[in-house]
Formats: sequence, C-alpha cells, structure tokens
Amino acid sequence: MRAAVTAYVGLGANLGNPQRALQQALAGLAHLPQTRLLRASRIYRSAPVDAGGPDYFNAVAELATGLDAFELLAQLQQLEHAAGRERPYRNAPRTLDLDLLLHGDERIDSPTLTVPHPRMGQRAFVLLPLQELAPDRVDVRALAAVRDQRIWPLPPTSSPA
Ligand code: PH2
Ligand code: MG
Ligand code: MG
Repeated sequence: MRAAVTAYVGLGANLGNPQRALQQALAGLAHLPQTRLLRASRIYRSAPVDAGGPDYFNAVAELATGLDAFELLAQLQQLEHAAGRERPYRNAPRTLDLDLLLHGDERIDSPTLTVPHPRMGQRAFVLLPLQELAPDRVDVRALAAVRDQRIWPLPPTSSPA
C-alpha cells in the first residue's frame, strides 16, 4: 500500500433518515480498502445553504488512506450510490452526499475533482465539524465569515448503560 495520507470527508444528507444515513456512511468509510476511519466529528443539523428542502445533517470524517484522491472519490461515489443517491438537479435534496474535502496537502484541479473542496471555506456545515478534528486546517477568518449560517450540533446519542 502507498504511504497513507490523512483525508477529510464531508458527510451530508437531508432526505429519508439522514442520521441513519450518516451512521451507515461512517461504517462504509471504515470498510473502504486501504483505509482506516480515524475519527468522526459530532453530527450537526444545518439549514440548507444555496439549496432548498429540509434541514441537513452534516459531519466530517477523518481517514488514513492509501487510496489516491481519485480512487477515494470513486469509493465515495459508490457509497452515495448504494445509499440511493439521485441527482435530478444541482444541489437537490439527497439521501447521502460524501465530499472529499482534503487529501493530505494535495492540490488537485481537474475536470472531475477539485481538492481542497472549492466551497468548503464558505460553509459552516463543513468548517465547524472539521474544526473539531483538525483546527489547524480551518481558517479563523473563514469561520467568522460564516457565523450567520444556522447550524446546531446534535446532543451525543446515548448508548445503553
Ligand atoms: N450541501 C450542498 C448544498 N447545501 N447545505 C447544508 N446545510 N448542508 C449540506 O451538506 C449542503 C447544503 C451541496 O452539496
Ligand atoms: Mg456537497
Ligand atoms: Mg457532493
């Protein structure tokens, strides 16, 4: 396996049972080839940004992966597909969205993939959960600029005693 890099994936859903979709997506990420799920942020509820439909549930996952960015993107798209993702129009409500935010320190600008994710700096639903895991990867000025976006962390789910 290639030397592993730390990658961050943004999770989002606002159709069906979004919280369950995020939990299942985390389990799916943990099973990807050449990949370990290191940590996940809390789950947040957020008002749609540049989109319509119900509130979103969002989180960020931290992976160690030997997959290159394009291989990881293909795996994320498979997980979206398995969750019933349809793409009727841009930013349509979705059962699962998995966005590759960061792949090590790599910068990619290709027709199919841009890394770092081009809009992550304008979205509280990415910056707040990412800040929990990797505060050094979040620009404090970007955080200040999104402070009016509506977003709330969910209370941790209680596990049976
Ligand atoms: N994703 C979008 C567009 N708008 N808004 C919120 N709150 N959360 C998202 O995940 C989201 C969005 C496109 O991917
Ligand atoms: Mg997205
Ligand atoms: Mg996406």
